[in-house]
Amino acid sequence: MNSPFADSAVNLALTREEKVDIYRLMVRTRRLEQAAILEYSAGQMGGWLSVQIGQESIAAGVRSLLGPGDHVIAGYRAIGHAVASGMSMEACLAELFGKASGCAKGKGGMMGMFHPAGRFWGGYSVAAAQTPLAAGLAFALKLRDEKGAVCCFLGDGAVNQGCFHEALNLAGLFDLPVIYIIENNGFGMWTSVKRASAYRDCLAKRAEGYAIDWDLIHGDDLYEIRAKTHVALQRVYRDGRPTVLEIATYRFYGQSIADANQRLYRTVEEIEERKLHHDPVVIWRDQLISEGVLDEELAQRISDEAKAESVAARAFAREADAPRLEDITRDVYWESDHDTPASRVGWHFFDA
Ligand SMILES: Cc1ncc(C[n+]2csc(CCOP(=O)(O)OP(=O)(O)O)c2C)c(N)n1
Repeated sequence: MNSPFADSAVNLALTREEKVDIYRLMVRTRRLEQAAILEYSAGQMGGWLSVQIGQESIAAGVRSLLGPGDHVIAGYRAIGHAVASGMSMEACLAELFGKASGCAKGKGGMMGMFHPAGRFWGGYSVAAAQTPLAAGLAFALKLRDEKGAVCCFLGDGAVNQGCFHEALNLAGLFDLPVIYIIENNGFGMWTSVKRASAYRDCLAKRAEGYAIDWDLIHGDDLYEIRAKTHVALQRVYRDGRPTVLEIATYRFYGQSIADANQRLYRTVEEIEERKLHHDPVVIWRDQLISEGVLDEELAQRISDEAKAESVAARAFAREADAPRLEDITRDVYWESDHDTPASRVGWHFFDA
């Protein structure tokens, strides 16, 4: 790919090792999600499994720019963001298996991705629920006068939820240090974005209604993701202003792995074309090979290591202990864990 953004300062500053690290992260995410699909199909997991395969450039590209003061929060399609935040494959797969050693002690499954050590504040199952939480995180940064940005990922289907617009209003009004990143993969649950959203040209343009800057990005081009997210990050750090970014991408699988309709609301030809010509892992590999940063041997080694890591994580998750029955009400509400009067009567939020 001949990226017009390869020569932007933030990309020229990338070292060879950093470029390879981005590739390694994408390959590890791909391997982990492929392992999860195998286990899900073998009946090892309950509930839902939704993967980011086809969208890996986004989590990897954005994370490569973030510093120790920056934070990430996402929707339910969050495995890539979890791995990018430094979550181990073991903790991730064990969570998907519902095991006690999972990142949320087996109580959240796919919708319980959470890694505070990597400042990843969760993947949320309710569409757009993460967007006001992101505004709250950003408000906290502002109140504490801490330098940092909150990157909030959401899907194209989530943009029509009312709370997203409330969050945008507050972000625009209060100058919140937040970047909303719409991963526009073309589809909500089973409906194309064109049939679900009243819009002209794009989704991000709605930001204008809240006096927020916005931009569009091609998800195939990792250099473009980095260059334009960098501009948004500078806007946060320098001006304390939010941004909405919309990244065009595609999910190779259905809304979830159990989505039997995914070849009804889109054609097999469309899916195949995307896999063949728009696979972000292959595009970045070819880019690095053309730059002489990567060769076939190193690419193979990275792939083999990621596969071995995922195989070990599968064994770990299979053999891990299930949560104990007596822990079922723990870690649900702070009150329950601390035996408060509210927990004893069962009213957590309201007076009688
Ligand atoms: C408030 C709410 N309504 C409905 C659902 C059911 N639901 C689960 S995923 C989904 C589609 C989300 O689409 P999008 O935001 O584009 O994310 P993507 O699947 O493309 O990653 C819907 C409607 C939900 N989780 N939350």
